[in-house]
Amino acid sequence: MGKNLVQKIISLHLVSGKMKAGEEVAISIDQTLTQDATGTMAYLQFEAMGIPKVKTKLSVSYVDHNMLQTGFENFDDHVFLQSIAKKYGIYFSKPGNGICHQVHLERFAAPGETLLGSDSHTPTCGGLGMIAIGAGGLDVAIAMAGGPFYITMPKVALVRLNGTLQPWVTAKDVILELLRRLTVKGGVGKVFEYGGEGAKNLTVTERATITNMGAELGALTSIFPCDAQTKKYLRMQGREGVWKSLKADPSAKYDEVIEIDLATLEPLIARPHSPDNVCKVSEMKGIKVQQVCIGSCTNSSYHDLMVAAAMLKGRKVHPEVNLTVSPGSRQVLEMVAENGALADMIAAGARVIEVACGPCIGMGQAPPSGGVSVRSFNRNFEGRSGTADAQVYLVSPETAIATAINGVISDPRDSGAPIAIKYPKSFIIDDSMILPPSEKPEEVTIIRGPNIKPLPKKEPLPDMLKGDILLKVGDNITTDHIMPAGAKVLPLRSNIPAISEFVFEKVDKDFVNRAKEKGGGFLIGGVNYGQGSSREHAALAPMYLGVKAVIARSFARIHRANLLNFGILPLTFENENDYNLLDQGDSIELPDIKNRLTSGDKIIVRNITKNKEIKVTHALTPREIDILCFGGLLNYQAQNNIQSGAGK
Ligand code: MIC
Ligand code: SF4
Repeated sequence: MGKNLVQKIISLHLVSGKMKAGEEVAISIDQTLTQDATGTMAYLQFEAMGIPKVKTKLSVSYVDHNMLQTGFENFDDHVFLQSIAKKYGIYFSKPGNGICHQVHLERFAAPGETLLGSDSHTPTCGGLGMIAIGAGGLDVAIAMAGGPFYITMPKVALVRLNGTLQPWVTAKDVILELLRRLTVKGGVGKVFEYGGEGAKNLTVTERATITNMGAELGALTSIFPCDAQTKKYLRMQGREGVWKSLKADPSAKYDEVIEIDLATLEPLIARPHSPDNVCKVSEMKGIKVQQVCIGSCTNSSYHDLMVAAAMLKGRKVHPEVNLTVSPGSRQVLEMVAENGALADMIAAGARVIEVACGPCIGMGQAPPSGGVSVRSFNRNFEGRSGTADAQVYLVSPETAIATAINGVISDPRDSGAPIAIKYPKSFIIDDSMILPPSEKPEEVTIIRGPNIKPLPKKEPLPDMLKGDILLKVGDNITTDHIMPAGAKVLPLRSNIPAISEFVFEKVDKDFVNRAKEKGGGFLIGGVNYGQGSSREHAALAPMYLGVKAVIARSFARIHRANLLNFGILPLTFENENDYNLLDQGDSIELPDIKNRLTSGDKIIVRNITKNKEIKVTHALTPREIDILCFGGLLNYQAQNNIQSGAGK
């Protein structure tokens, strides 16, 4: 039987398990990437494994998130990361070189290989025919140590793109259309494999916009075939050598087929506060806007900035709008600087800010109180911008610039003749800000500033869990709710005791005090608990505060993995309505929990306050149960000495 693209790549990387949707499989990882905000923990964990050098084909450490240096913390972290990279065989992309996903696509992504990254938008490189997956830092550390990565074998959905996009309609509108149809949980347990005639016309950077934001669908990853477009892109990057033809067999089977007629799409917009709250831009026309931002790993490519510059040329940004532009990489910035496009943007009144994640993660550029911000980014969760009551909309760069010029949300189709971007023969290639590892690692000393605190430890699972429900939340709670980011909190990513003071800060100001007073306890969640980012701090910090289990209606994939990696039980209700029988403040106990997990017996939650008993369940594999019993993945690794050859 013919194979689809996903099956082809996974079968070549299969370490154990059967490639049947829903079964646990382990795959080998060729490449890893980390960024600074998740990287410090990942490397502390890697260090704890005692392995002298990474065992991957390629590992790259990027600095792109914590770029505002308002105190010593962020620079300390950068220096730590640079020294770790030098010592352990990792390439180091210096601050200023670009956003991890954009640079990885440009300089390292390799068709047919696997990439594991400690950032949820790692699937960006699926635009270049990789199986690229986002994970918690600990999983990435294990991959660097040569361990496999465990996934639930996904269902594969073919997204068949037909026809051609109309002028002013873009790749961003394609992924917004999918989000409109499928919602933020529509991709759970799936990989989206793109195909069809329409896919052939999309450039690699357009494809990367789509695979990037596939993360917002909750998908494991998204992938495009490796074809003539891929060859063209790789040639322009001077990397044609890594190209190979990679496509699904004609007789390949899919679990689902989604048809999109590109010709019928219109410019779309995601309204506050969720990437799936999508409607047509034409329906939102006229809303007054204070801020427009171009950038982020979704839309900050050469193409995106050239379009922005062409639209701005000879015009001015509306007097009441602030327009920020943050290029995705130094390559992009250098090219627009050289060809004059940057000057056009500056002349129009754009605030050109650093090559970094910047406003996307609330690292500066917070909108004004109650302000409207229209962004070419991928996430608009409440408060993420740094302003609690800001209204953030997500659009294509084309819609964003039309809006910046007019001062109100605008349909780019009213902007006149469409713009054609000319590409040079080659991109500017200068890898001097990517530092190779040392050839004499024994001479490299790790530099650890005072912001870098050791990892907290977790005890093995006791026979019984007991405590109070510390907080009950609703559906689609994001990791930005659990562990906020932004300029104030992000510098504490290497210091769990300090960062834990901010857990659920925006949901319930008393949460941390309550957790401390009660010596920990339980969390109750709705559907898709923990969607969004891969930050393991959303599990590590609650663990530090004594959270023992989260009982939710369902979990987002990466957060569920992070919970169990740090020994917190991810449990679900056997009967969904039992969600109503557990309330904040209730005292509960899970008797005999360890035995019940290992024997497969039903798990009981006794609500002592309400004198009721309910059943909860889980989808844990025997390996995952073992991990929980040991008190997390690090303990499990240490005890089982799973990494054969570890420390040698
Ligand atoms: C994000 O977009 O939310 C982040 C910041 O890139 C995160 C990682 C983090 O929290 O450090 C992600 O997407 O995984
Ligand atoms: Fe950075 Fe934003 Fe992309 Fe996350 S989504 S990696 S914060 S640009």
